[in-house]
Amino acid sequence: MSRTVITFGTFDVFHVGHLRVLERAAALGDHLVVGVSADALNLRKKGRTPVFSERERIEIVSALRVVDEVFVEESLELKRDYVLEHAADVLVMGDDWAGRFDELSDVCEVVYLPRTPAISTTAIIEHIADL
Ligand code: C2G
Repeated sequence: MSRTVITFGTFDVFHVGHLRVLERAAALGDHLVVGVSADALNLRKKGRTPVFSERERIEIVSALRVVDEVFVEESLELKRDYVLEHAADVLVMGDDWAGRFDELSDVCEVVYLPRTPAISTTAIIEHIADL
């Protein structure tokens, strides 16, 4: 039987840490669905809009070989609905979110993958700003 994996993220200023988590998520199943966070969600939760717009971030993530389906994540609180809507068997998140979605383990397997060390969108933005 085919196994659907779902994951979420902003994927702003797309980097190799993003690529690796998506590759490792894809390897856990047959079909990878990615929720890309809305600009409005970022503004609400992080107090700033991403460098790349929602449309651009979706375009980049959709073009990846390991990604089968992309949708807009409108709210962090809708994880359960997204998991059920996409009939996901596994929810994958980086371990910066460890423990945060354990309550969904009644509807899917919940897996936290180790983050790629020493790379982040914030570090890239700061590096460029310092040039
Ligand atoms: N990531 C990683 N290694 C890094 C940086 C990021 O493995 N060095 C992973 C994160 O753990 C996450 C994914 O890449 O699983 C996307 O990261 P972000 O774009 O920072 O996503 P975030 O804003 O944390 O997601 O429901 C979650 C929201 O969509 C927010």
